[in-house]
Amino acid sequence: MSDDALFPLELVQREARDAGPRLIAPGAVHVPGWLTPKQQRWIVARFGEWTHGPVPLRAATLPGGHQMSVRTVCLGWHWQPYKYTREATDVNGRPVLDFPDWMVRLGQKAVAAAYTSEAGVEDSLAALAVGYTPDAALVNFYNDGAAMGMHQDKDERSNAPVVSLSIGEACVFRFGNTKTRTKPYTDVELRSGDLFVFGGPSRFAYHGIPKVLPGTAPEDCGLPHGRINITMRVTGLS
Ligand code: MD6
Ligand code: FE
Repeated sequence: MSDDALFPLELVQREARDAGPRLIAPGAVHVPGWLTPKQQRWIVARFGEWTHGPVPLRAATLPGGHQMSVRTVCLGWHWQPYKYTREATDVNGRPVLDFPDWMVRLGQKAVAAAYTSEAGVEDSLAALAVGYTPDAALVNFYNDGAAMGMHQDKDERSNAPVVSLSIGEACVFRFGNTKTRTKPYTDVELRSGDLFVFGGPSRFAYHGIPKVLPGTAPEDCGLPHGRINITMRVTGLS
């Protein structure tokens, strides 16, 4: 019997799901295997549409002139270092795609799934799932060698949680603290289908992606190479 037959992927995913939400820091919760393979494939198909929309995938250029290795397409609001705009003024000037209703609902479900007493999250944070209305998504694509340095997400005028979904190859997600970009931090492996929510006391924690693990995309996720990460945010802008 081959290893594949002995350890079918469904079983691995099911085990990941059964592990349930895990508290990484106060307000920061990792939910392994939250998206089913079917949901992942559907989102990968939407990603294909977004990248052929008005604004193509692009690697943002940082103020020092350095170009990011990750390429991004945005929904709702366009992010550029370090602000949100309605038009992609640093790409082609076109207005970005609308933030889809299904993603608002998915975002609410995500916060509710992560912020449970099972995860050790306080009731005051669990209440944040009610009425959670993200209005911007950064959809990042990582191919060979792409990484993201330690940063805070602080271009929003809201302290509502950020919801992060991962599809494709696994990565090391470094989750730090709110004071410095260095230690103490926790390295978490984010795999295809995983959810990570951070808000409350962790909302402005430094975090980054030191590496993607090539060749780790599960066959049934719909993305043979690379990694997609979607982060939903509440911009607090109008
Ligand atoms: C990534 N994510 O996972 C990069 N930011 O590829 C982020 O920078 C991020 O995952 C805020 C919240 C969740 C995240
Ligand atoms: Fe971030």
